Amino acid sequence: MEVVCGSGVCVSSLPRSSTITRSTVPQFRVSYQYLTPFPSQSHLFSYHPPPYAKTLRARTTTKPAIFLPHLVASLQQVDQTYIMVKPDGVQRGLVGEIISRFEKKGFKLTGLKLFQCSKELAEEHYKDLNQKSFFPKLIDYITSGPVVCMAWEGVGVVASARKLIGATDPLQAEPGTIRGDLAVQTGRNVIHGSDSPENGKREIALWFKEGELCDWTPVQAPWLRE
Ligand code: IDP
Ligand code: MG
Repeated sequence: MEVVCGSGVCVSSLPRSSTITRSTVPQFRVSYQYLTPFPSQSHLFSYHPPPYAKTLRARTTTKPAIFLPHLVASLQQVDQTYIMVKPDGVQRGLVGEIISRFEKKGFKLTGLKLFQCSKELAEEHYKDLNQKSFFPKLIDYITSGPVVCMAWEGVGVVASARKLIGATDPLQAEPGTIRGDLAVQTGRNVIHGSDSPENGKREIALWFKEGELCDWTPVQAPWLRE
C-alpha cells in the first residue's frame, strides 16, 4: 500500500518492522486510520483528524482529505441494479460463472429468471441507443435467445457492478472483469448492467413484474458490513 506523506516518504518504503514516529517521518501527516474503509459517508467529503492529531496540530498544518471519486461506492445509499446475461452468455454456459461473481462480491440477489424477451421490450430497454447504426443488430442479438434477468441490491451496487462487468468493448475490458475474461467483441459482450441508480430502478421495473422480486435478509449480512 502506498501512502503519500507530506515529506514525500511512503510508508510502503519503510522496513516492515519500522515504528512510525514523528522522528522517523518528520512531516508525516497521513495515518493508516485515514486509509481504512470509511465508516460513514461524511468521511468522503470532510476531514476528521484522529484524537492524537491534537498533539501534532501545533507543529503541522492539516489538509482537508481529498475527495476520491472511485470511493463513491462507499456511500451508504442502498441501490438496485439490473444485470442481464445476454443470449450469448446463456448459450455459452456462463450463467453460473456470472451469478457467482456477484454473489462472491457480497451483493444481494433480489430477482432472477430465464426469459425470452420480445422485440418491443428490447427496444424499450435500449431506447437511448435507437439512433445508433448498430441498434437493429443489437435488438436482433438481445432477442436471439433466452436471457437471464437479475436484480441485485447493495450499497454502491450500480457502480461496483459496472466495474465487475468491465468496458463495453471486451478487448478493452481489464482482465478480471466479466467482459475482460469471457468475451472478445462488443456485439457479443455477454452481460448488461445498469449505468445509474435511476436506470437500475427503471430497468428492474421494465423486466420484472410485481411479485417477482424477493425482499430478504441474507444470513451473511453482518459478515459483510459492520
Ligand atoms: P454498456 O452495455 O457497456 O452499457 P452501451 O453503450 O450502453 O454499453 O451499449 C449497449 C450495448 O450495445 C452494448 O453492451 C453492446 O452489446 C451494444 N453495442 C454498443 N456499441 C456497439 C457497437 O459499436 N457495435 C455493436 N454493438 C454495440
Ligand atoms: Mg449501457
